Order: sequence, then C-alpha cells, then structure tokens
Amino acid sequence: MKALLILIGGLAMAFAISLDTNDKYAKMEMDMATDIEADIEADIEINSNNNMTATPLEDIDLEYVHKECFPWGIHEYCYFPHTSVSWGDAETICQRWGGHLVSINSKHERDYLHKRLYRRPDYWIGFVDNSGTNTGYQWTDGSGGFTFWHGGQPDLRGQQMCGRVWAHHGTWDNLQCWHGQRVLCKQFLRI
Ligand SMILES: [Ca+2]
Repeated sequence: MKALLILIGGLAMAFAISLDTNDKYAKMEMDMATDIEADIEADIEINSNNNMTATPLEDIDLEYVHKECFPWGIHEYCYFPHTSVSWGDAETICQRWGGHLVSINSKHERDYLHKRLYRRPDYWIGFVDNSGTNTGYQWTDGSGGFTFWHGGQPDLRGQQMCGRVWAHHGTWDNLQCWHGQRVLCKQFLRI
C-alpha cells in the first residue's frame, strides 16, 4: 500500500513538473511572439519616418546608397528609402541613374506602386509646375495624361510647385521643392 502511495505521489509530481514545463514553453513562445511584433512595429516606425530635412547631394555617395529596384512591364523603378533630398536633387539622382523621377501614367501603375511602397516614407515624383499657377504640372520624362491628386491638392499656388506621393494613401500632394523627400526613379528596362 505504501509503495502504491509513493508511486501515485511520484506520478502526480511528474505531471505537475510537466505542466510547469509546458507553461514555461508557452510563456517563452508568447514572449518571442511579442518580441517579433515589437520588431515589426519598430520597422514600420522607421519606414514611415518622414524626415523632411534635405541632405545636400554632395554628401551622398550614390554608388553605395541603399536602393531597392524592381521591374514592372517595360520599366524599372528604384526607390531610395533612406535618402531624403530636395526635388531638384532627386531628379538629378534619377538622371545619373539613367532615368527620371517617377512618372505615374495610369491607375494600374499607380495601384502597383502603392502596393510596393505602402507604409513607406513619402517620395518625390517627377511632376512639377514651373508656371507657379497650379495648372502647369508636367512630367520630367515628357509623359502625361493621368493625375491622382489627394482631395484639395494641389494647393498653395506659387509656393508648392513639386509633386510627391503620400505613400500611405497613394495620392499626390504638392510641396515646396526644397523640402527633403525620398526618391523614386523610373527608366525603361535595359534589355
Ligand atoms: Ca500641398
């Protein structure tokens, strides 16, 4: 009888230890999941950080600057997620790369880019109003025919003459050209 009691006691203890161990593993898994979620949140915060201070072009080593390139149709796009420059310097960067600041010529193209760059910092597009009237916007690559302004934009006629995309909405806004924004270039695919 005593041996039986000892055996039952031992089994109960082993069961309790097993439960305790399972709890520990469950807690570890929860902690790891929380850590991963925190990493993702931090990443989004970094990616959506809209630093509007322009870095002078001469301070940027274009050969090594981080860029993310992706093809779509007959075009290739390159996005510079950590480079914040004035509109003029952005167009210069794109021309040195072989293209222009991005033009967006259809809803299809707009939807594609919105999916790629959603939750990223806002970026310049090659849409500029040299007339200062808010009615003379033209693409630097000579294309045209499609607009996707945010409601109420373009505004501040004669002050905000350069186009950008609000990445979160995928809609366009005009802004003073000297502000720093990220760069999105577009060129024909080199075959
Ligand atoms: Ca505006």
